[in-house]
Amino acid sequence: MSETQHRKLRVAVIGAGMAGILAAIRLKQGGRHDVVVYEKADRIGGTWRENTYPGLNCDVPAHAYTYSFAPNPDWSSFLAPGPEIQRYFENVVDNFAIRPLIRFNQAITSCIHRDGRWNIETSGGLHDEADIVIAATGVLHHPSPPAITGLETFAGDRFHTARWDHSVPLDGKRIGIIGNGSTGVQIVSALAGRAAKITHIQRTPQWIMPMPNDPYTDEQREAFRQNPALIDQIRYGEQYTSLVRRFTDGVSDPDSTQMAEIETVCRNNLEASVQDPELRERLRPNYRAACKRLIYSPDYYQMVQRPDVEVVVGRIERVEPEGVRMVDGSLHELDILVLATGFHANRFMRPMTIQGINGADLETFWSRNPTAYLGVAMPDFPNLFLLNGPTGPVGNFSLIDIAERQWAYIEQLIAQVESGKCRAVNLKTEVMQDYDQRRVEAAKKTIFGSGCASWYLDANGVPATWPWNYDAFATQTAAPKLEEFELIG
Ligand code: NA7
Repeated sequence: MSETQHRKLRVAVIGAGMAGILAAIRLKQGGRHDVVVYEKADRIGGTWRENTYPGLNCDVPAHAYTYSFAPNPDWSSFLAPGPEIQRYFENVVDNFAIRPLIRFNQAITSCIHRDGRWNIETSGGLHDEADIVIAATGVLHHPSPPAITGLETFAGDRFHTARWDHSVPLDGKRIGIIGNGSTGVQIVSALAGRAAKITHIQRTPQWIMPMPNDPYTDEQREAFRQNPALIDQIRYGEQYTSLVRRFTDGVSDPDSTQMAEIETVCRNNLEASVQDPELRERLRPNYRAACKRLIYSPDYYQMVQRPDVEVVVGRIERVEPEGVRMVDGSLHELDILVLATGFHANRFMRPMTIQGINGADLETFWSRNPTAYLGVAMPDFPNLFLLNGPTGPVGNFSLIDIAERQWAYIEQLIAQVESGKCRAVNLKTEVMQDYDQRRVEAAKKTIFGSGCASWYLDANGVPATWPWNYDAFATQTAAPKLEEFELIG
């Protein structure tokens, strides 16, 4: 559609992280000029702004964790470090000139649908009215501190990984890390050798997928610059795409050969990497690989075999001024206590009052569990779309790719409104219900539902994620089925 054909719509994007930046750029490229992005913080970047812990990197290959329209020949290594990803997003925002669209320090407090438009209030006292709202608020942004007795009595420094206190010196300190998700594992690898001692406290051992992380040489980067097809080979080539396919085929069918393959690689990694049989058994999980989000690490098993790293597996009794007391009575004395205990993964854009039509209220709609059709749309919230919303694919592959697919789907719905065919598109309730029913049934059968606790599970213990494979997601988001939406005139 040409620019002049557009019915002029005001679009409000919530969040200037990876997905919000994507939406803003695409809206601008589509000739839409009435676009505003509300950002709660004073900088863009989302998770890459919030997380600054030592060792932070993305466990998806850098060239795949890149917008399709903004390839980056300069990535320093196969897996990009967090600060470099933050710089990438800053550069993209400037290169595509969307910074002027962003209102910083404006958390949205409410979005209420009134007289055909979304009435928006911000913490900074702004009021806005938009035809379309894009909630690009991210998934893991509310830190989850652990409920451990005595946490506040700890005499040393203590912080959650997403609130890293960079004023605290680390070298030569006794550092305890509670939690061994991707975050805890990356921190142990980064601090081993710097700290006097690392104590890695884990309630549940994790499977580790080996993942080499070689730096790119100057020659390789120059080659990427000269020949972007080399970047495409990494991003779209058979090696990576078949890996993603095999992984999602495996996740959706725990009895598949693909899943057996993943398990074999993880088991061999443990057997071959950890020499001491007692430590090896301590590190051995008692559930299936990929049940929790798989940890990718080039060197975690090597690091925990250092004499200055101790792995403590068990339950914590309490935190005392000196350190962490385990249920077995042992006390691990520490100078610094790092809480790598993850996030409330079910919050999404909450806390935010969102009220649609027909009395719909988001808190009520999500009271059983957060859901959105294809992670994108919800009934009775017309013209409100989510990027990386609940039930979308999360896993060990690129969320940028997922968001781009979702955006292409959303843009086709926006086009319906712009064309003048209707004022709003509203997902039909029965479509949502049917999707949810099928999704929940399928989710219970995925590897995520095979008997472990993780942030993938909802309050009912059902995996909250996309339960089918990658191709199913690509196919279903390729084009909206208009009959699934009520076109409100
Ligand atoms: P995760 O993957 O949610 O990991 C949290 C870790 O914290 C996990 O090992 C938990 O053990 C542990 N935890 C949580 N509460 C406690 C208490 N009370 N006592 C002991 N241990 C506890 O968070 P991450 O930040 O590592 O990763 C989040 C995602 O960010 C990651 O998956 C990537 O997508 C990026 P548990 O396994 O529950 O026994």
